Amino acid sequence: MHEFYQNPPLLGNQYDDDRILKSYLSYKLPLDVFNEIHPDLQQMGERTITDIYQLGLAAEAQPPTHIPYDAWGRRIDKIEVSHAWKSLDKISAEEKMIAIGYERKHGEYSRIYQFAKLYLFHPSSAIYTCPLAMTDGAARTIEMYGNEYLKQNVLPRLISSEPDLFWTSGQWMTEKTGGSDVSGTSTIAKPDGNNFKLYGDKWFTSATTSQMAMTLARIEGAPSGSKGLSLFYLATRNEQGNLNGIRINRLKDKLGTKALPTAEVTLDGAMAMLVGKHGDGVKKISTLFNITRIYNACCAVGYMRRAIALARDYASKRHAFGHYLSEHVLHVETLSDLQIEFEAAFHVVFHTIELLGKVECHRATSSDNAILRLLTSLVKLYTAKQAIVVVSEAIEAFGGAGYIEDTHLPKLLRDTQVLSIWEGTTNILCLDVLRAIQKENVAEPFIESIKNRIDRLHLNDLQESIVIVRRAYEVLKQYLKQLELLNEQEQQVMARRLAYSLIQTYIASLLLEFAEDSFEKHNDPLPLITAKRWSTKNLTPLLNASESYRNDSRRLGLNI
Ligand code: MFK
Repeated sequence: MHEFYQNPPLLGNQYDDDRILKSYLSYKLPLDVFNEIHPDLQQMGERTITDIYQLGLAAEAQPPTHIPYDAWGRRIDKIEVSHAWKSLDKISAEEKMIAIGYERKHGEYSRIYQFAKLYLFHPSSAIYTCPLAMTDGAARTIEMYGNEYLKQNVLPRLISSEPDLFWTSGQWMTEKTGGSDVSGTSTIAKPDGNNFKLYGDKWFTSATTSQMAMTLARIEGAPSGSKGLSLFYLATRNEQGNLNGIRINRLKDKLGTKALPTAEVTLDGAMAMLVGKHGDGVKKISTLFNITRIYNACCAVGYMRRAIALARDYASKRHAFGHYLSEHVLHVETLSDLQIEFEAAFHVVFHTIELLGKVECHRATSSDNAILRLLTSLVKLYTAKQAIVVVSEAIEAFGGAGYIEDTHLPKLLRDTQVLSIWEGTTNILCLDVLRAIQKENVAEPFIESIKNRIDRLHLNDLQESIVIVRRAYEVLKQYLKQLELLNEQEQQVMARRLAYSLIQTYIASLLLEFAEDSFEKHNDPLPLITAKRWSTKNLTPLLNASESYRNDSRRLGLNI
């Protein structure tokens, strides 16, 4: 009897197959820019299913190891990484994964090009995108606030396309006393000539093999709290190649991101250079983490796309109950829900990237700046959660196979789970949204841009959705107006709902705008479907919950 073997899911060229990416690029980019970058993205789309894909798997199969001592008992603290991980570093330089964003050859569109490449690269890269994110953030911080030494000697390495020159950077913010609450940082900086020596423990340092790090410390005598913290640059090794007053205590045993070396380190007199002024460290490092937060969101979208691509291909190969999965209506309905989540996330993330490019190239209005400030936190918090839901559902589409390691599907879910945790958890980011609204006057330009966008639309087919989004805008406006009247607890308890309401409504306006353009220019009906379906969602969930509702939440949440 003929034995049955299930055909596995296969990936095609990840650029050629990506309707959403290609339609977005041709919507946003001038034709000459699109034509110029298209071949490069196409070759990245091919590499992510061939050599880069294989390197990602190999790096995952050989996680880093920590070698504290040499054979003769000398402390060496070596972190050994796989050949594949090193190759991913080399490829990142050669492919200009950072350089594109800083050469700015395509002006304000350079970031869109760079992040499109990142989005393709990420799901195959064993999260080499983590060091890249921090490197990009460090480059931007030095570009904005670095002294001449850093601009001349360090920045060119971070943005280099020469593998021998290219450096990556760590971002050492987390200590035992405070992951989210960075104000508890206890690392001390003691003046030493023009520089400082750092003493303290860093509890999570990702990409610890990087050649440099940006970190926070309290200069001796500085006040407690976050206003007493300063930002420092340090090279992880000195000119002799020895660790710069750094001890590696151990590698972290993490749920996912297995190829990425993440360590606990002790700084014991690490030479470091002040970046910015005494006491403005949190503010300065926010430039760095605002970049890594956008990376986080872009990578979330990359994972959603990968999971859906696999599930969709599998649906055409798996036969059950007399039909292919692609012929079972409920299965197809589930896939289409995932696709809507992905498209929504894609559009808001690339819109954020577009704003980042405008700001960096001095093409942004004050309103663009305000919207970028708010969207950076919103896209990070929202897309991370969406990605976990989408990837989880997508691996379920494989039944038991989705739970088996050598299909490489479980890894997708493990790695996606980190996106809502690092770079600020969901609730921390919701509180940041609240802070930005209260202190930085960003809410009005944000919601008015929603209104302006939908006011410009005229397609008959979209009228019903436009009415819904206009109603959501009114709910937001009303809530924001009464925000000042609420006490701190009342504001905080609703912060996640507020964040979700803001971003879901913003997304609705982007999808409607894109749908109208696609229909009018290309007679494409698919974006209309996505936009209309998205607007039937509850865009502003329970923003006006009553006092008794909040009391009930307290009883339920704490099991009183
Ligand atoms: C695949 C992608 C890979 C990504 C790479 C991941 C690698 C993993 C590395 C890490 O995980 S590093 C750890 C990441 N840790 C965090 O993200 C910390 C989370 N905590 C926060 O975000 C807190 O909100 C924060 C520490 C920023 C604020 O804490 P505080 O002590 O309450 O400070 P405060 O007084 O609120 O803010 C200080 C200043 O910074 C204020 O300005 P002013 O001095 O003018 O008042 C804030 O407005 C400003 N600020 C804070 N967040 C900002 C910001 N400015 C701009 N943008 C922001 N997001």
